[in-house]
Amino acid sequence: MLYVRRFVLFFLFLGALLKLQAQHTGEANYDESKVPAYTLPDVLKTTANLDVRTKTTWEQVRRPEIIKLFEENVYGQMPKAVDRLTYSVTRETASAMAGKATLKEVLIEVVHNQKLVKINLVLFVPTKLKVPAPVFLLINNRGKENTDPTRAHKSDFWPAEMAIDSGYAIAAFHVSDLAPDDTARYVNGMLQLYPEQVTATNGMRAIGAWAWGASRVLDYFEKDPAIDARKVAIVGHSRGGKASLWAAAEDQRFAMCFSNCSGNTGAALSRRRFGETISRINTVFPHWFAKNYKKFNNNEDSLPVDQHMLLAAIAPRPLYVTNASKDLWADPRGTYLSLKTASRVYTLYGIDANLPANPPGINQPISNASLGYHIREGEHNLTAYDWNNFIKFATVHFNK
Ligand code: GTR
Repeated sequence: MLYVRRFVLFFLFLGALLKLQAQHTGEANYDESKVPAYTLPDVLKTTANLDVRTKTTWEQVRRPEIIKLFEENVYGQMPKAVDRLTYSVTRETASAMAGKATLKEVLIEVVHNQKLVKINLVLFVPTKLKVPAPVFLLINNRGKENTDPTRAHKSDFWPAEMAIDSGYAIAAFHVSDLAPDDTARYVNGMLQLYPEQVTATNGMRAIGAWAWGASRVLDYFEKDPAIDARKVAIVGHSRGGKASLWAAAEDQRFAMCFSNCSGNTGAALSRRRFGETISRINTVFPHWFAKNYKKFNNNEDSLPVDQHMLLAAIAPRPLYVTNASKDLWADPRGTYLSLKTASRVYTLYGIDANLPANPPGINQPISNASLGYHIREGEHNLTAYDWNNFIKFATVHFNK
């Protein structure tokens, strides 16, 4: 009997040891059967345990509460005050893309606490449009050549010609203008304007800084008569897709949001611990999220939020998220379930997204409801296929 007990204890011990090791080596789980049982925080129950049954309660109580929880525990504060925002068009070409577009390169300068941050915006506007243009704004987390204003270099990461041909303006800024994507240098951007954020446990870091930058570009759009500032779609891929969600959740002026392969601390549910985990993301990218977020390393169940609540905070605005079939790191199933769970909040607005219980097949986009989704065949990337579906979705929902 004693032997049996020792035997069992030994295996329990071994199991715990292996689990610990997996956590430390960052070994990811890709086995659906090993997803632990979890309970998501109820998006429609306030922290005081009240049921949210109307959009008024959602807007006045639950939504602000959720934004605060994300600020406090995940992305950090979002400073609202700026002393001055000015902009200047540094180059304008009326005959870009063989006359199909006007190119504007805009320098947006934001001053606060006597410190300055410069955001360089590249913007193409369709010439044939006689009304202010709806616009796609990309948070560019890849090389600057992807948004080449001369169009000598063309890239599917930002297919400007495709947008122009479809009657949309398209714009981009680079994340490094706001916060260089580096564990040490991330402070050398907009955080110089808000140094208190760097030391605060609930202070913003790079992802927050990129989202903040998107809002400053939107401030500019509100002043550009060529742009319809009520039709700004924010777009991001991967780490940029985490930022596009946070930007849209925080700033309700964004009319639409696209989050491509955003994965952990983007659209995917953290509690599933499938693919990338909170502990791994905080270890490899300690400069992305608030210090407080590290409390949840290997401790997902104690988070007062999960990512479905971030998506829900975008309601009732149209939201489209994606995955790629070979990008298990970003947990496609967990992304879809997150969207499906967020749809409960859209129902408060009379929007029945009618999302099936299980994710659709590969290359079978869902785009007729306000919550759109596709899983594209292939790798972790932002491609012409993705953009093509973004444009279709925007056309349906901007014209409603
Ligand atoms: C990965 C990271 C992901 C995602 C990706 C990217 O290394 O683990 O969360 O952000 O980078 O941005 O391409």
